Amino acid sequence: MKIYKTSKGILIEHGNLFRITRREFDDLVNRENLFSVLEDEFLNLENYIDGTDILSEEMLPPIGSQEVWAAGVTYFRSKEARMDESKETGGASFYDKVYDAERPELFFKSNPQRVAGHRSIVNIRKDSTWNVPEPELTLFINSQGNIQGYTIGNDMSSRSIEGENPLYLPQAKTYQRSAALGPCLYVPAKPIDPDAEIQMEIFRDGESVYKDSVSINKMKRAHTELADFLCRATDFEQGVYLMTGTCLVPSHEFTLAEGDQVNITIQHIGTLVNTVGIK
Ligand code: DO4
Ligand code: MG
Repeated sequence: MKIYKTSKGILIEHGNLFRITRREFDDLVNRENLFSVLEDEFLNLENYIDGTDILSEEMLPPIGSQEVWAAGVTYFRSKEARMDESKETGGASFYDKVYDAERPELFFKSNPQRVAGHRSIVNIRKDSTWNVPEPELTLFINSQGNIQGYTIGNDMSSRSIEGENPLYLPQAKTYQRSAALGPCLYVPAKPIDPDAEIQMEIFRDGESVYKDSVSINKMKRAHTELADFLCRATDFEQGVYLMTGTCLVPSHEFTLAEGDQVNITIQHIGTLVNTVGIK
């Protein structure tokens, strides 16, 4: 099942049929056995509506009052890229260590107000010279600490600021519209297929300038392991989103430019499309 937040209300999609609910997002999603709860909610709603029509209008990120957190260096490719960008400044060994450590790297990414949705703007920073999108499977974890759903996340990142000094991570990662989520919250009956593919394509002036894909089964850590660490000593009253790290890193010469379009597709969830702006 899928939940979309739109300017016309919250849409629930079940087997290509759509119904609209008047419930608040937090109240709808922060549940145990969310799949069954949604099925009941869907059956109790009255009319079917033309979902495709509403989805072609303004879409909001599928978020209520949840914070967005992120995991880092969960794939070998991310470890390599980070070690490379920080080798001049001596930060490289931190990435090597965290990849193998028991405790994962987890960091605060965004409050809900700063998150961009599908077909909206994500920013690069004016004071950064090297910028990339990071396409990440994103977990929805309820207030009990249990994974209930998934969305697509874009962890926009400044490689020049992070590479200068690992202590600059919050500035490389957290600023206005540095996180995108969408297009929907995907709630399957069972955990997402471990072979699901993440694909990212970047367009500049209509031409494809980057395209690659990877399967989420290449991740070093289990989703439940990341969720457990995140919820160990912190309460999330309405649940929380957790980006699970990137495996797709464009080559060294690549940096985003204003006007680029970033398309991220994750099998079973959909495609998140954003245009790059500058802040
Ligand atoms: O260590 C810095 C951030 C890592 C990250 O965002 C990722 O691996 O996706
Ligand atoms: Mg990331």
